[in-house]
Amino acid sequence: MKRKPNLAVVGATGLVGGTFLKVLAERNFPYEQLYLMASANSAGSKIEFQGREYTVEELTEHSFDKPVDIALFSAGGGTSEKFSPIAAKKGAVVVDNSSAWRMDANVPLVVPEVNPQEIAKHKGIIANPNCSTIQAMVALKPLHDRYGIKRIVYSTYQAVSGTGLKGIRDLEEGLKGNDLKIAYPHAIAGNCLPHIDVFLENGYTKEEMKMINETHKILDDDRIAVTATTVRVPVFDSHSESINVELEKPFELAELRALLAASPGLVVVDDPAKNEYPLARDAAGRDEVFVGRIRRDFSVENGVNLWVVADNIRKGAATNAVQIAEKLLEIL
Ligand code: 3JN
Repeated sequence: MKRKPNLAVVGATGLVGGTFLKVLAERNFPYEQLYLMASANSAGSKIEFQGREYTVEELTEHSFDKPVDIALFSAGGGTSEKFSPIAAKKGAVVVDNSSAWRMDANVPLVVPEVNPQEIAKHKGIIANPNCSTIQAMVALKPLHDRYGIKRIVYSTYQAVSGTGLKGIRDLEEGLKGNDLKIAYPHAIAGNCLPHIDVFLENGYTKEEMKMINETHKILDDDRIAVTATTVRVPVFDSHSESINVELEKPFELAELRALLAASPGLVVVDDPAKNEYPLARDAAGRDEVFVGRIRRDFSVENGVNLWVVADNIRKGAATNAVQIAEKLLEIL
């Protein structure tokens, strides 16, 4: 794009919305006009950004009557379902962080390190995957390209920030002995809850099915067998994942490790002799995905285990969306 784009951040007062702004500033994302939008509840609040004070405006059917080139949405599925098509019709390209459009065949589902070629196929809406899926894809794509992935078993250990400010409050208060249970049906302090998002008829949670379905779409391969158990743990920031993978082809562990170390967006932290492996607190505030505990699964042919950690609000949401927007600038 020759001129600087006009940007809108929808859901600007939320946890991810605020991180959109932080990441845009850090990466010196160019813009001419910036519009901050939110629901009627938060409209009118002031946000200071890059030396200017912005008043958050209410998101309405007319919000996109003014020229907006790129709209970063993190305002929930219902809001996105209603307003993304309006924004797109008026000429904006929406990068949406909710699950509303992810499995729509007309909507690219993008992790820039993995399938950037999909961005150019957009029809006005691009979906940001679920946070747990994003970090897994950054680690698994190089393995799928080189060895072919036959089966994946995901087990996640997800931070309370994934539930937003309520989740953070539940853990903060719970650690003081006051179990609020405003975000979860049980106390989160001292517990691991095998329950993220709602339960479905097949016995899985929606979060688990998001991981399964989005993996197929992003790797563009429905033949991969995938199962998942997603767990909320008493950690503030960063999701951790145990990923067990069965590959099609045999591999040398040293070669596989070197392949991961050379992959974009991925950092290998794997020195058990020094007690070094990826940790949630180390990943917090970072944009990379960290992988360690890389070891052979001796129980199957061509099996490997990985421990994958990333900041769920940054790479799992805001950073990934801004990286998509950066690629959009190249083609707009
Ligand atoms: O719980 C987490 O760690 C991630 C939560 C993601 C989430 C929460 C509420 C609604 C999503 C998502 O991104 O899939 C949604 C949704 O848009 O469905």
